[in-house]
Amino acid sequence: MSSAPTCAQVLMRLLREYQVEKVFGIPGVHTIELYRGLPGSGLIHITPRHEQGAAFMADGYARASGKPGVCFLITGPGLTNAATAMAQAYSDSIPMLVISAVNRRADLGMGGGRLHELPRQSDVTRGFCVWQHSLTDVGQLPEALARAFQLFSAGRPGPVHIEIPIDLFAAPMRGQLQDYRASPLALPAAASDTAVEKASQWLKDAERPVILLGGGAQEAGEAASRLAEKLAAPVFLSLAAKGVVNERHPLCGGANLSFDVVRERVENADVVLAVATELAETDRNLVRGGYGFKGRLIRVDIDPAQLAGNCNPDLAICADAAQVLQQLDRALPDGDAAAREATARQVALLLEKCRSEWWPGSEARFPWVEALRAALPEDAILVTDSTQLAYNTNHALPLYQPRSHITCTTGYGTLGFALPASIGARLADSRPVVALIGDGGLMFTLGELAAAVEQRLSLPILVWNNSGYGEIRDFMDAAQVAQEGVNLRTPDFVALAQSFGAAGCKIDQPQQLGAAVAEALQRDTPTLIEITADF
Ligand SMILES: Cc1ncc(C[n+]2csc(CCOP(=O)(O)OP(=O)(O)O)c2C)c(N)n1
Ligand SMILES: [Mg+2]
Repeated sequence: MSSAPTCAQVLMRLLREYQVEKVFGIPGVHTIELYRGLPGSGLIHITPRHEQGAAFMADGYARASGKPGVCFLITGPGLTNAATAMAQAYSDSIPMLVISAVNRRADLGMGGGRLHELPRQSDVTRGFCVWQHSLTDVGQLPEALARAFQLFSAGRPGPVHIEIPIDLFAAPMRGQLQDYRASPLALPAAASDTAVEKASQWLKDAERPVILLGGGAQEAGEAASRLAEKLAAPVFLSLAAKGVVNERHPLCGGANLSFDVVRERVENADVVLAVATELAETDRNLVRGGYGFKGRLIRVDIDPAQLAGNCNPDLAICADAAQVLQQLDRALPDGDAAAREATARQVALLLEKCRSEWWPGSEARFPWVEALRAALPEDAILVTDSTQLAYNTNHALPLYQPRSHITCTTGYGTLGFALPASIGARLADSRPVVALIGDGGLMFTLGELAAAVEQRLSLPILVWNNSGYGEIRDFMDAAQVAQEGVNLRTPDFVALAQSFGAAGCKIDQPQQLGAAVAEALQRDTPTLIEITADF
């Protein structure tokens, strides 16, 4: 008997070498040989109830941990079921490795009516992957994985799809299993001295500088706070960066770029330092249009193409966000305390004005936002779906730590994200996780409640129940379009949760939320907390 390891065994071995701990997947006849390598590999397999759930879980796992989420999927329907969640991860630059099967090499592209056959499967994922590779020989596997992990560690992250023909899973590979080791990964790139010198000079000379942080700045929060203090500059966060700088920091203006008063402050700055942000319009809650910067714009991004996206900069620095902010911090002298205090007063005033800019009708939700903030443990991760209460928490609920805000409410905006993403986040981290989702969004991925029960996850799931697609209903009313397709018959959510083996309760007053969340966090099973929202 040959001791040659199989492709599947080498795959598992290398994933462990790259520090992968958990994989999210649903097996099928095509992946039986992949699963032969799994027990004893050290990988923990999590089984969702739909492949969209697998990829959303991988996404939530990646956002909470900073490490790539990994999926194992079958050919054809397994992969296309995950496509929407992969596209959400692509839109938000989340590292995700999708390993899927594909039909035998001899059958590829033939359309022969084979099981699960998608004749040009790789074409489907290319539109939402940062890299896609179809293995044609087992010898390519180590390099394909090395390329994927290099991209995750040193490039702009996103999904990578590697498809493995089913005749290769059990194929022998050279040498011994222990010969297969991870490639050394690139360290994040720093900026050139010239770029740092120029940027620090502009910032030093600025009278009204502003710092903007985007989702790529997750590791840059501390350096950004120090820089803000030195420059007496306010820091504003995109929704993807919420929590990166502690929203208690007196110079932090939160994730409030939707509001005109904040926009004006940013656009009238004499120097804007925009770090790892797309400067995209979706942070503006459907208000079309980008920024009209009046001063100089310095952009920092790991992706050279993004440096020119939406707004052309006056200075473009292609490097890692945390590296550059640390370099600028070292280059700049200590600031003036009086200037810092003056900016802090301006920030407090801006935050006050944001509240008065809220669109009519949403005031009724504020007591719920406040109750939720009080109910969340200091280090909690809040995972939100596209539900009306989340549009308020986006701005009005302060968060205090990086990687504590996981949301699909901007960008690709996929309903059904929050339940599986919260499961992934909970599996990634020992921090408490709370999910917030509408009655409509919940039904998209409800089956994943079974996976959460199976994993014995302590997970409060707040369901904002307004018996319909409330946001769209409001848009129809505003546009004087007769309501159609927006009023839903909802199930008895509490009974439904209990039938899954989860706990359930119903509340209709904000004062009840704190106790409900606290009790849920004590349980070793999820708790569906239905909120009756008749407004
Ligand atoms: C996959 C997908 N389909 C449709 C939409 C359009 N959409 C955005 S919000 C929304 C309503 C969501 O209803 P619910 O989850 O109950 O939240 P509510 O607005 O009622 O608070 C819909 C249908 C979407 N964002 N994603
Ligand atoms: Mg609803």
